[in-house]
Amino acid sequence: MEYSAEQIEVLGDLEAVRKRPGMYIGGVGVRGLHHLLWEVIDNSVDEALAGYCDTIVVRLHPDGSASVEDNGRGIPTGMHELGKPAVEIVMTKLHAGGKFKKKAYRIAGGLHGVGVSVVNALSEWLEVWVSRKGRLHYQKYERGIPVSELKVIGETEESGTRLRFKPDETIFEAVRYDFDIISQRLRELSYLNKGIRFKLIDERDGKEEELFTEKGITEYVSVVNKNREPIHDIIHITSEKNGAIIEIAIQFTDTEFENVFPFANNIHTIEGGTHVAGFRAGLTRAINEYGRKNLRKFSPLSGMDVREGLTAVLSVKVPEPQFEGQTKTKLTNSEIKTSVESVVYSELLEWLEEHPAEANKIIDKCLISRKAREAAKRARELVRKRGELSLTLPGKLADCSSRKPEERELFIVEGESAGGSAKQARNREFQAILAIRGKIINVEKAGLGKALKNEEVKAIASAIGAGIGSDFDSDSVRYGKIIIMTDADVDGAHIKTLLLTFFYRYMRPLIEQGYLYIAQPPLYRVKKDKKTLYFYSDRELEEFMEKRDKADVQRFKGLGEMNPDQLWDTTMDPAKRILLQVTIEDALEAERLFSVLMGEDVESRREFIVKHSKEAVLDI
Ligand code: 0RA
Repeated sequence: MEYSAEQIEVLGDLEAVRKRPGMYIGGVGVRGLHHLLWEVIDNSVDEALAGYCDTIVVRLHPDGSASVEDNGRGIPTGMHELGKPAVEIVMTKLHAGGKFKKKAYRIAGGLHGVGVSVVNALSEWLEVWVSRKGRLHYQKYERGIPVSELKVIGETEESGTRLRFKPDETIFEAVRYDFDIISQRLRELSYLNKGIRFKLIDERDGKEEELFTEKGITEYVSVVNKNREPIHDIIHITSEKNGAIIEIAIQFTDTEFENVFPFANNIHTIEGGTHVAGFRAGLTRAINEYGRKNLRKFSPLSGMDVREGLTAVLSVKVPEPQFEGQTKTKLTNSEIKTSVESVVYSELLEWLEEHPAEANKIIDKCLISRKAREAAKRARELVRKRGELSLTLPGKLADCSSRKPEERELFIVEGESAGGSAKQARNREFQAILAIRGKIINVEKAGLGKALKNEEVKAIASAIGAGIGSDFDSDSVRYGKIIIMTDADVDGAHIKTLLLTFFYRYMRPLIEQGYLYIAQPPLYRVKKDKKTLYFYSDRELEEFMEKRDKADVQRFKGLGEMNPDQLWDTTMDPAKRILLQVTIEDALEAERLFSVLMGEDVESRREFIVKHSKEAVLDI
């Protein structure tokens, strides 16, 4: 068979993608696997945002494949100038997508906008059905190469696109799609793109879910504020400026925390960026302008004063998003800052002027925040009062003997029995154990006043010895590492989330400066030929067992089940253990997953936490 220049290029592209999948989809683990699906879903979301489709159905099939179906116009099937149907070009040419877009940009893309040809290249097989102009078309590919021509296989009265693909097992380490990860992403997409109906059908076990919101990001904000006390109705701003779509929902509450969730092209921009900078500037300017115009004796508020108690979702859609940063989640397009700032300034100022009663409440809240901040600062200047918390070490702390903070480690362990094992297992020279009981208070809901009355919070803060909240001083931290060690089960994961939220809210520098870690206890112990092996994930165990016929497998349910030697060997010994360093993003995401994306269903929430805690292990 002879190849045309065109075909040779396609084959070259395919080979490039299959050789370095990580360059296109970030990796070949759980994340990369789901990336394929995000890419396909993004295409349908774009069609919906263009106004041609309102329903997207995602199916997980028993054979390991996934499919995405939309009721849009259908990918064009006519002959392209290259002598092939347009749909085949879309499916096989790298970055061919753009050519067919009438609009200058694809909205959903951005981070995952690598094109569906990448999904095709990384699939054992991929099938596409296009319903268009009364006819149903079909084509199949294997590892990116067409195995049939595009054929008309029937008539239809509908229009739309359906894509089904099976990720290539020779490329991906993980090949099982996770219902909860997908449901969570669809929930997020439904908040960010109101009016699109997402259905998720798991044909492996019959589970189904529908994700749809009528009010979009406004609903997102009301979910975040579910247990807080808002001081006014949600403010909703939407505008189109210089080709960008800007949408913002804002609500102030009487809590002390700021909760701003920024998105760019449907991607959660954890690292912030120009849209966030514009938002902050516009917000501060609008409130100060309102204060200056309407209050006697008003001196301008700082951004911090303004943002206390703020809950907001900021969603921008820009033509050519540029992302930078460690996790590629920082938006850097400079023009968007000015656009967001001017929209927020003018729309918010107008809203404040139309709602004077609410406006006064918001200004009062800002003034109180400023007063509290100034009072705290004065107090700090008078005495570096960390007194009450650090004078006495808590009774349940088994401290270590080393005096060098940099080599000292604090293990925060859940439960008496695990605490007991850890105390026996540790090296008392440099490892301290603090056993906390039951669940630590949820500080997101309680606030500092109540949190400080909580015994567990007090014990943690005293042991660390560096104060709490605005008083926190990382120079005084008594340990070089603070390690959260919880059971590898649902409750353990829950406690981990609560602790992360606590540290994020009251000792953020601890995370920023890299003090905080999560211990990784093994999930399984296997005895084989008089050797003892430990496994930290289901996958590791499966891989090991595939090569062997029989072995004695023991599942660790809790830290308390291990004897001290085992605990030392697997989890605490600095020479062998695995520690995950906690980042600000981890802490933020833990909270967001918990409070927003998991929905109301407590059962599935429990299941999710179990799965998610395995994820952390898989992602190492
Ligand atoms: C380009 C042009 C047209 C539709 C699409 C792309 C399209 C792509 C995907 C991918 C998944 N679902 C999709 N739905 C539509 C239509 C051009 C026209 O009909 O004039």
